[in-house]
Amino acid sequence: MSPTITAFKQSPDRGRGLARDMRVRWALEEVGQAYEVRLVSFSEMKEPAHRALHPFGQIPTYEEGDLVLFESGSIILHIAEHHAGLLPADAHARARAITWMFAALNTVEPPILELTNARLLEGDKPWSTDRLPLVQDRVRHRLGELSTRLGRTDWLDGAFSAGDLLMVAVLLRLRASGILDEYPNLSAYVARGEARPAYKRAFAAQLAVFTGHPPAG
Ligand code: GTB
Repeated sequence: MSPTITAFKQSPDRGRGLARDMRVRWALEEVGQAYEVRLVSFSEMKEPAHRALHPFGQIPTYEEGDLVLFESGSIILHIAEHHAGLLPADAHARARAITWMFAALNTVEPPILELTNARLLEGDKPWSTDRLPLVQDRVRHRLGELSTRLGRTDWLDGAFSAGDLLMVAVLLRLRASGILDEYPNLSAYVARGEARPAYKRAFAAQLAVFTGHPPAG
């Protein structure tokens, strides 16, 4: 039976692939697992039926038989553990790939989210112009470290893994800021992720929700 995920009925990013259903779709495409999507409105997300799946009233969720999951990282780890293609077989390499999943979510994503909030939610506050450079520099600090570690390699630790999938998904949210362009190896890393056929299929599927046109092919 195919799992069902939830996604925005009206994506605020107009199908740019920035909402977190995108990373789950990408993981499912990488492993070749077909899936269903249930679209939910902002008000439906806060209703008891959806909160039974997601205590915080958000997307994405993941339902597979009796199993219900929320949190994109946990969903992707579940997918990666039950299908080949997103985690290496070697125990140590697998543990390192999972470490990169946590690094993407716990170490790199928070300052990026802070920047998004500073721009979108706090941009009109009188203190915003003083604070924004501080928030931007925290992002640059993390990206500098990540850039140094990635160096000239294609992926973070050997072959593409769920760690790269999450890291690319997290970095993509920075593109509009221009900050990613300051780190050419990270820009190229993100572009490698976006060039993957599984990414393209996932992107087309989430865009189709916004445009109302089914993806070509
Ligand atoms: N930690 C959770 C996870 O990783 O799954 C976070 C889930 C989350 O933040 N979900 C957001 C949500 O449901 C959608 S992805 N928000 C509605 C709410 O909280 O009421 C965040 C998001 C939203 C919009 C854009 N955008 O328009 O660009 C990008 C990302």
